[in-house]
Amino acid sequence: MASCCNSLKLEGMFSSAFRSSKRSSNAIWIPSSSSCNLYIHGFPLKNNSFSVSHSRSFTIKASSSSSTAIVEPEGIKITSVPTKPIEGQKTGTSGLRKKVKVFMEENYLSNWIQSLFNSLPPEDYKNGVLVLGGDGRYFNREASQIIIKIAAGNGVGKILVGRDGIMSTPAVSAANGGFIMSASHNPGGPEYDWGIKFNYNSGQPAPESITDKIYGNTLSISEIKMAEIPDVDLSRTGVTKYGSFTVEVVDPVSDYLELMESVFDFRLIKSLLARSDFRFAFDAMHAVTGAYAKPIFVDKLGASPDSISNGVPLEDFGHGHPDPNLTYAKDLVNTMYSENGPDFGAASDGDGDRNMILGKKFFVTPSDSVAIIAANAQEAIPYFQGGPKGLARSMPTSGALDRVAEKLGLKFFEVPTGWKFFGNLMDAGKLSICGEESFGTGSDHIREKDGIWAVLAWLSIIAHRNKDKKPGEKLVSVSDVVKQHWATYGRNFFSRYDYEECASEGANKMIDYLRGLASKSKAGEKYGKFPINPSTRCIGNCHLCILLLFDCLKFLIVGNYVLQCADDFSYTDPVDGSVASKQGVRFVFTDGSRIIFRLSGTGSAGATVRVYIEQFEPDASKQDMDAQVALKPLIGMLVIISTIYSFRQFTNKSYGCISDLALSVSKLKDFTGREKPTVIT
Ligand code: VG1
Ligand code: CO
Repeated sequence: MASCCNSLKLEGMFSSAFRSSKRSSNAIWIPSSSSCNLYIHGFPLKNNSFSVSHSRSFTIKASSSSSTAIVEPEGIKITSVPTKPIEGQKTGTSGLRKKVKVFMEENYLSNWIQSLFNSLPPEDYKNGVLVLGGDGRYFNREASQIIIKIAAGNGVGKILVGRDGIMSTPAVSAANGGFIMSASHNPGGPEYDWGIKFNYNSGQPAPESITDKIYGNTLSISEIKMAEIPDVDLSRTGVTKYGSFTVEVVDPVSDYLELMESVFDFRLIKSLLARSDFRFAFDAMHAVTGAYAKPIFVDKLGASPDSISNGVPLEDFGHGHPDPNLTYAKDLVNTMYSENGPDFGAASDGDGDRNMILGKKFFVTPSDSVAIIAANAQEAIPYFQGGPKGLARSMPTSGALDRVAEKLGLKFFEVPTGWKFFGNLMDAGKLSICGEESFGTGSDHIREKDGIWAVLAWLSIIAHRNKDKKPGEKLVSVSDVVKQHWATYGRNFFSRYDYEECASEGANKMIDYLRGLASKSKAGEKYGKFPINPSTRCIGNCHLCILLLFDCLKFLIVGNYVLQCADDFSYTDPVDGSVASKQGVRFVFTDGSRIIFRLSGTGSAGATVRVYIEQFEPDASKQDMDAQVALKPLIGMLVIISTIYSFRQFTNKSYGCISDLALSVSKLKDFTGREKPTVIT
């Protein structure tokens, strides 16, 4: 890894707005000179019924003996708080996520934050600048104060905090990294999730080499270094100094907005939004982009104020699940599919790094979205006027992007799931545009996926295609753009099935089983017949199997697929040589079809099994089909692959024919009450 020096230091994007303040005595508050209340004035981090007293749960407590003041450098007292290791603080795909109640347990958050400082070279943070953002969810206010005190206790020179603790993941990444208090697309509130992400080196999510170290340190931690400073008022912008330590509360939007203006042609987008024959809708899902939507889309680009829905960030996301997909952004989907609905719709997730793009009665899959942005970037987005350097996608994301890379003669990379794998390629100048099937799209303007960026990219493409259209002339729509793309490149039908909150043990066993199956498979093997092997023994106990068995009945007719390869995906980073293995079991067929199984690394309880299904269709006359219909044969086959071992588990009998299997299914359905995946995208 490249040297980490300066990685937490203030550089780049934010430097214009942040003044270096003069040294002053303890706890002096200096209002910011910029008009920071302009954008999210009155943003309510609600003090509602489920708020808890700051003093009750969130002060650091000594696990065994009482605290000792050890040093008093430059005016602040640092206390060493004894603590004990806590199990299970392992970072997942993107940050540490648990139920909020777990994070609220004694020293849970503090242990992890201290372990993080214990994992970094001191020169990376001593007297440096750290950014602290968050999505406004429940517990962020208390967590901000804990993080600030531990950062000060470890010698960080300055913390920049978004007002009210609000700053999106892309905005924190743009500021070269720091902490983001968010469980992203997971729901929030007292009964739900909390999480923390740490972005390092040039703003990218901390690599596994660091998160593994943090985890190691959580298992041996014995003290937390805590500055004895009062809680900082985060509700107004300005600077507060405690000895040599500074907290600056900043407007979370202005510098991010400036960055967006440098990437896109705002005049072009403005001209589209000004048209009476184009209607725009954005659903902020009561999450962090609520703070960004009005200043960017309404104030800057001229969209109508009522085009923004759920535009106020709330601690529990208004009882919603801030995951922009067809299931959880249902209101927007209904609006877009209604008669006389808007022409363009978009939504973003809890921390603002995901996006969903919709046209009138039309859903753009994220895998298509990144391919279409890449294909149109050079002509529609000034940032890419020299052409993108290279393209990349996560392994389960469909191959639509591969075809664009091939046609444009661009370098192409396939990386494991998780944005952290793109950063090195970007830093090395090999990658400009990338995406994940999980509603993540972005570019090397920052080191995170970026929800607002994706919306602006799509608006730019639509605006560019229509820039010469006179009033009254039919506009090129979102669906026109997508269908033209399919006609040129072919269509990769894609769907993902999520089975949330399965029992972990069974899910792990199922993946182990599939891994074994993949390793035994041989190229040229034919799939497509029901391959019941009566000697197969059940080894698992996973709800997925039950669900798949049920689904199996619906898809008995399977296609004829010839296996090209099957493996458990492993990735060697071409820049630093690091290896990430066991990243998902894939079955790839000779026609380009794929079935992939992996376990989610972002859940807070149990296991979520993700199944990805893809099939390529070059024939334009067949590209209009519904993805669920087009993928039926493959879905049937994945059911079969998954059930080879699993149907025995409840009966311990062999089944030689499908009717026997059917008999067992109804019992299984009775047992779980679940018939379908929790989410299909
Ligand atoms: C999921 C997605 C992955 C994404 C990650 C973080 O991970 O599949 O593509 O990078 O969430 O997104 P998993 O391990 O649950 O499949 V976010 O918006 O929650 O930071
Ligand atoms: Co997110």
